[in-house]
Amino acid sequence: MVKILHLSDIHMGSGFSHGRTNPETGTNTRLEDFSTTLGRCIDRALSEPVDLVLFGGDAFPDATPPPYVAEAFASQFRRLSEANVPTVLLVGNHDRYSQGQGSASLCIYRTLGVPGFVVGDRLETHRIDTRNGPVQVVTLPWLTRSTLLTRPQTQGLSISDVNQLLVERLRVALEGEIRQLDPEVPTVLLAHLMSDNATFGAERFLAVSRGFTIPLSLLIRPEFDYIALGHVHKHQNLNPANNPPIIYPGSIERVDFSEEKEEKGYVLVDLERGRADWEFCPLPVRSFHTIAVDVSDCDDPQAAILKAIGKTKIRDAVVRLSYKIAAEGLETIEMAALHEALKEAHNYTIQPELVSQLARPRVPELGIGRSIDPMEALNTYIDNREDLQDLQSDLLAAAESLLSDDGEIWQCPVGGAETEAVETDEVEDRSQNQLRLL
Ligand SMILES: [Mn+2]
Repeated sequence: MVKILHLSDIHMGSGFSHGRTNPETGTNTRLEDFSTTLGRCIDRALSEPVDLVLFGGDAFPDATPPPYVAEAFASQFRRLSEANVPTVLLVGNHDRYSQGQGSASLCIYRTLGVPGFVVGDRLETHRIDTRNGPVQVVTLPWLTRSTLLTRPQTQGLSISDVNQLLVERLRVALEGEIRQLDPEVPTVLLAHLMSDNATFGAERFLAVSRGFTIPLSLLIRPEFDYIALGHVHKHQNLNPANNPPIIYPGSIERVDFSEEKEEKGYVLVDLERGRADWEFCPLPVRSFHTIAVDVSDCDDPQAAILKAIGKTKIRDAVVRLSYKIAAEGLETIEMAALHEALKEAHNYTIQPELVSQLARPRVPELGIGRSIDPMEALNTYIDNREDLQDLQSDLLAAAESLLSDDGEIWQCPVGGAETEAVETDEVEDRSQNQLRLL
């Protein structure tokens, strides 16, 4: 029996905005988190000990990580080489250049001839002799259309036609590998791909318009005893019948808030010909918490926000506080108190969101069924807003000049504009909101 540790989607060097600079080391704390977590995987590989480590791809956010990030990755994997644990590094989509083949960030291990290391940057079968006997590992890196098809072959075809053509090419190529396998030796397919029925995050189907998807039927073959996947960050087994198991271990650390509720870990496999027993091993990674509250109807928005923070385990977590608030509630919020309440978090962001003025009850004179010109509507609106009386003439003049300027189209601010408005002058903010209604 061969013991395997299967991990994937390390993405070392990503998510720095969720960390801070460690004053003692000068490094971003999220890089330290990722290093520590990768270290735990390697610790387990060595303490078991396993006979083989399979990495399912996506080592870094891109193919050219800064040297100190590449070094953090290498210093952990080096421990496997030193302990004579054979290791296969598969090339994921993040490890490739956008053009061409190969991966500078992972192929360097082959170039340097790191003992026991195999880089999977093409469809290929590797026979690996482990302490407990031989294993065949078929590597299938991330495919793009240029890997298997030439431009003239895809000209004029729709995306789904191209996908189908690519799947057919892959079927033939995979068949070629399968026919060369030794039927007596335990076999693993190590692939970085999106399967047609993988789920993602909140159980949404990812199959539609996410590039190439590979049908599960292509992978479920009696020649494979275990299918080790990478790419999807949520751990899952795509074949509950386990004949063979088709496993995404998921990412080892939370890369962003979309993984807030996912458990992170790696997979241990006991492999023999015709049988694979596997176990998901959770990792103690840093928590992410979203605190989302709607205080737009609260008498005391500040107290409601503080209460929501109090209910969350924020110590050492990455926290994002997001609250919906009415314009008149804004001045009641003491930002210093929010910062104080959040200071135990490892890192936090505060995102106030002004609730739309449109959601308010309509001014009766502007009710449904009446058609009036914009200036009249503005006038009526201002008449109903005591706090705007002083600005009436200015607002009307501004509106007049906007309306008369045919050459320009009034555009609503997009994106974080409402967040920014919180810090701008109150009067100006309100006038902008009113004009936006036109
Ligand atoms: Mn990927």
